[in-house]
Amino acid sequence: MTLKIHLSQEVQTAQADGAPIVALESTIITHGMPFPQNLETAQAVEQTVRDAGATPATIAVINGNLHAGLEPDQLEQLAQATSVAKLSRADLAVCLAQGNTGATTVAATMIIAHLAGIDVFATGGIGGVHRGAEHSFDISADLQELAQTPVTVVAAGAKAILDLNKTMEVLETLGVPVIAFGQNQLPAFWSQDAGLAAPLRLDSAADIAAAHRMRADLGLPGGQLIANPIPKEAEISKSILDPIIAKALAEAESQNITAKAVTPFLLNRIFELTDGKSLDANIALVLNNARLAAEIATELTKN
Ligand code: PSU
Ligand code: MN
Repeated sequence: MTLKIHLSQEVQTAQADGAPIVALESTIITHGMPFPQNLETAQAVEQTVRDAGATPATIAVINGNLHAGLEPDQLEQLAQATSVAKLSRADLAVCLAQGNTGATTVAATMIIAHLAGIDVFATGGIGGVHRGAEHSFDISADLQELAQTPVTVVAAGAKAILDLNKTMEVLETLGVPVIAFGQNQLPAFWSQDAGLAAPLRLDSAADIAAAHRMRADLGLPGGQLIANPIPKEAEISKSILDPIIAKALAEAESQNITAKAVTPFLLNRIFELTDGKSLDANIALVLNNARLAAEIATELTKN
C-alpha cells in the first residue's frame, strides 16, 4: 500500500503551478489555544500566508488520512473537536494505522511537510528542553526533528516556559542552525529578547532561502530554525511574565503534569493568569511568522 497525502484544492493547484506553499501545524489549534480563538487564528494565519503570496497547507491526520491543506469545514471540525491526539514522530504511524484523528506537533508537521514536498513551515514556538530536564529528561522531539528533516521552520524562538540555554545547547549539539531574523539577540516567544545572543543572524528572506539551499547542496540532513521576534507592539515584558511562568510551572509540578500534557497545561495556565494577554501575543507572533515564511517560500521558488 502506498501512502497517500490528501491535498486541499488550493495546495493541489499550487503544487501543479510550482507556486510557494507554507506548511502550518495543527497542535497549536487543538492543544495550544482555546476555541474559538484557535479557529479564528488558524483562519487568519492561512489568510496571512495567502496575502503574502503563498498557499497555506495546514497539516493534520483525519480519520487515518494524512492531510496537507485542510478545506474550511475540515479546519472548523478540527478546531472544535475534543480528545484529538497530539502527534509527534513517535505517534504518527499508530494514529494512521488505527484510522484515528490527530493534530501534528512541529516534529510531525515537519515529517509530513517534507513528504508533501513543502520546504517551509510557520508556527508559534517550537518545543524544547523543559526546565528541570536534568531530572525529568523532558526534551521535545521537535529538536531531533530539526536535526533530521530538511524543512525551514519559522518560530518566535522557544517558549519562555522552557530552559532556553539548554534548548540552545541541544540544538547546537544536533547541528541545527538557529538564525535570528533581523537582530543579534535570540527572541523569547512572548518578548523580543531572551537575554541570549543568537548563534546566527540573517536579515532577509532571500538570505534564509539561500542558506536552506546550501544545506541541501552540502548534503546535510535537517532543517533550520528561524527565530523571528514578536512585533514590538505585541510583546509582553519579562517582568510581567516571569512570575506568571513560575506560578504555572509550580502548579504543573504539584499536580504531577508530565509528558505530552506539560506544554498544553502551561500554555493554558499562562493564558488564564495573564487574562488572555498571552494569547493576544501568541496570535500576533504566529501571524508575523506566517508572513516571513511566505516570503521565504516565495524566494525558494526562484532559481
Ligand atoms: N508553541 C505554541 N503552541 C503550541 C505548541 C508550541 O505556541 O501548541 C506545540 C507545538 O505543536 C510543539 C509542541 O511542537 O507544542 C511541543 O510539545 P512538547 O513540548 O510536548 O514536545
Ligand atoms: Mn515533552
